[in-house]
Amino acid sequence: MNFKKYFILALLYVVPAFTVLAQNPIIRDQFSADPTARVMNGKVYVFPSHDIPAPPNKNLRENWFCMPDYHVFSSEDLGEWTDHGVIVSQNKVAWVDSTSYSMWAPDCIERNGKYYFYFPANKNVAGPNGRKGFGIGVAVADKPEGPYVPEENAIEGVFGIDPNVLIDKDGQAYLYYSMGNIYVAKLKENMTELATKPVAIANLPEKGMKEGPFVFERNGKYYLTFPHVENDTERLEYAMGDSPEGPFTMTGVIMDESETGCWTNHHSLIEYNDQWYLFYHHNDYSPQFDKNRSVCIDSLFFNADGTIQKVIPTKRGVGVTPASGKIQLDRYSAISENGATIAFNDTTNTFAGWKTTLANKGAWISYNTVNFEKKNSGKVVVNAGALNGGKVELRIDAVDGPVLAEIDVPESKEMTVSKTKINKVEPGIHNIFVVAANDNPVEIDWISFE
Ligand code: FUB
Repeated sequence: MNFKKYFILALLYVVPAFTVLAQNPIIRDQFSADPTARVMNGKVYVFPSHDIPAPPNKNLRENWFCMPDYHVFSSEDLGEWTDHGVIVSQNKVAWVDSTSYSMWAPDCIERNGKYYFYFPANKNVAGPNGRKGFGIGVAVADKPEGPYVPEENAIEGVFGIDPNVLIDKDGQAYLYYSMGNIYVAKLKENMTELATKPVAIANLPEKGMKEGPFVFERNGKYYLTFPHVENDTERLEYAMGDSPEGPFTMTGVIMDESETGCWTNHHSLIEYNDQWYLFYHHNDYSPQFDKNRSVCIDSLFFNADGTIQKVIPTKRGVGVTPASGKIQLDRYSAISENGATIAFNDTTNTFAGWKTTLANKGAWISYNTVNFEKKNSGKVVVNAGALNGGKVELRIDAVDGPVLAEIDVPESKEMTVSKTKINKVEPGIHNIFVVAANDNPVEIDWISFE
């Protein structure tokens, strides 16, 4: 059997377990930020924070974060995410200032069948040092989706944000958090009290904001990953060490600064079904205001020496998309340099998603890893519009690959759904290319295969 055949068969074998439709952002009906992803009970849970546009008349700092509560989301395939609703809210935690909308980046970890959710927020009373500031609290549940019961008080001795917890191989739990520096302290077995005094981790960059630590262990190495402002905005960096408390050595950059200027980034890494993923955020649904962010996922790879390859953010996200699903071309894998652009469907409601415009002959867009389950010579369904009527070619596997269909887009101001017969497609994974066949601009929302 030649390699190509073997590869296609191998993909076919793997696909049923990974029927994934994960495009970025992954949460499409609300803002979500600071994602901590955890593998729990064979699924992936994401514990993000929740940005909202600031409600009026609340005396809130202008153009700042406004974060009232936390939801938890879960998925088996990283494509379909279930929102389990609000798990902790500023109105229901005794120590939190319920007018502060300051429920920043959280974490959650399982120990002995209990789920410990760590979250920062502004305190409603000053501590022994006279400071109100940020505390970090814990809420405990029997299941990842809750219900969570918040502890009466924030963790004593902690003044900071962005908690992260690592349970080491010997069972010792460590709390990391940031406040200028990144700090580490041992937690007691009960997970709600410090066992040691927090210590600032040494050898990290001194200039530029550091926050959002996320620590994990892989092959005996400890990775301290965190957003850091090396230049003007945050990028994701990491340091490596041989123990949870360091010493750590600065090693590299996981993700560069956002090209479109989202000031923050905040992340987590997991290994799930033998693949590593980076969860991070970007202000896709709110390009004008970068404090309304959205969670994204991309695949992450290690080098043989344990260092991390830089992740280039994509719109396509991860995994396999079923051909019968709605393929949002605007979440593309590649796009031609000329004539292809992406815009919101409705600028007054960005959650309505995006559309692709192909403005001239030869402009193209591609979307990879589409799974055709069985030999298919059915129809392609296209939601598209063209003021003067348009024509696109649907090609597979390359921009000049075999033509699956020539699609006439009816003359229409609005998007309309039309169906066109396609040539035979071999079952398996294919990359889809849509190429403008003439100079009449065409707008496409999605395509799907019957
Ligand atoms: O989401 C509020 C703050 O912005 C987080 O706590 C930081 O890590 C940054 O993402």
